[in-house]
Amino acid sequence: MNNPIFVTRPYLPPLEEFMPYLNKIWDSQILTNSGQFHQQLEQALCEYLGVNHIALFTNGTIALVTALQALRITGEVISTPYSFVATTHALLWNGIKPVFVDVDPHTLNLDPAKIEAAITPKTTAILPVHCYGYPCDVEAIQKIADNYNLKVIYDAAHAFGVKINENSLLNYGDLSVLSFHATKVFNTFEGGAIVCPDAKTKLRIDRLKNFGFVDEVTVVATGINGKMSEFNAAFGLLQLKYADEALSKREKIDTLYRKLLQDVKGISCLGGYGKQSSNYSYFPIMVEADYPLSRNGLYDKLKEKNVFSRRYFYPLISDFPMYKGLASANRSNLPVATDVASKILCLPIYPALTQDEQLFIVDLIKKK
Ligand code: T4K
Repeated sequence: MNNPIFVTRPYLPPLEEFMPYLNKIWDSQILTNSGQFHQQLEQALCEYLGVNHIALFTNGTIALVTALQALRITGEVISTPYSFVATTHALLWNGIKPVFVDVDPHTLNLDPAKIEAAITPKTTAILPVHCYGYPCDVEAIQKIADNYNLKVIYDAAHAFGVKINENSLLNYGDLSVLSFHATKVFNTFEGGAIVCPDAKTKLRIDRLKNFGFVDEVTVVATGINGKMSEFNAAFGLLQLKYADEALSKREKIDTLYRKLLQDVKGISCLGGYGKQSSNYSYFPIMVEADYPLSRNGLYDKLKEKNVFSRRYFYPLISDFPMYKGLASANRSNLPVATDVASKILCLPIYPALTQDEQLFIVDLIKKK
């Protein structure tokens, strides 16, 4: 293979199909601040995802920061060390202390059995992540939240379109936050959103993402500029037309990887939950001790052949300098996450990945 194979590639609809949207932007001269495409995309996403309200954002990180503000979260928040660093950064941006709890060895999501022991009088919320789009144990987490009067904000950056029991995964918890970054299954170049259940919360979120303005002369909160532009929203509308097609291409790739890798000693595939609870956004494998190479060895071997897999998520967030001093960041508190972070490798998966490219990747993994 001559061309590099990246861990992901964005799904780009034909360029000429974007031109009519751009013409409309040029005609209206409204480039941002809740224009026509912004409103249309919010509506279209509510319908596509099966949720009540969506507030679009400039990216997932600002959406996370704002979600915490919308629910006035303070004190301590329980979260996972096994995620992209933005999850925990959103807490620090709000002056909140993160409390890391270990993950479940199968889903790699926050382990509900370990949450209660981390709750203190200062705990106000739980911030779990649906890692790789695989659902958290939402029922168990909600039970704990109800017992201790805690809010639940899901970092659902990976979970676009995922359902459980025919219901959108995004309807669980108090709020869910999506990322529409270029590397995600559904992208708006940069972008993100907060999913919320009621109009009152949506209004508060809309104000917070617009500096806290209520009207031309009234500011009620220390809001930020988190608004998605018309360009991004228009691209989202176009991309949404191809969302199902992109998903089914990903599903085929996922199925083939599982088939080809099932007998490879020392390699285990995660997930495999099927259409009901996966969007095939990532293809994580574990490189176990009985594989001839270490995880990093396999990562390097693939890289030498121009296959750019990624170690999502290594290092653990709790190992980064701004977090490692926390008592909960101690590796002895996080044995599962520590182990998994040393074994994980995400293989390339995206709609345009060809069967030949997949065979090439698997062949490299199999070859001694
Ligand atoms: N919470 C979670 C759980 C998250 O995973 C993320 C983001 C967030 C919150 C925050 O959401 P945002 O604020 O980003 O909306 C990427 C993304 O930047 C990040 O969005 C994502 N998670 C994270 C898991 O991955 P990198 O540093 O790995 O991206 P990069 O630039 O190395 O891209 C990976 C590969 O994708 C490249 O090798 C080639 C390909 N690619 C990338 C871009 C940007 C393209 O083909 N085209 C592109 O435009 O962080």
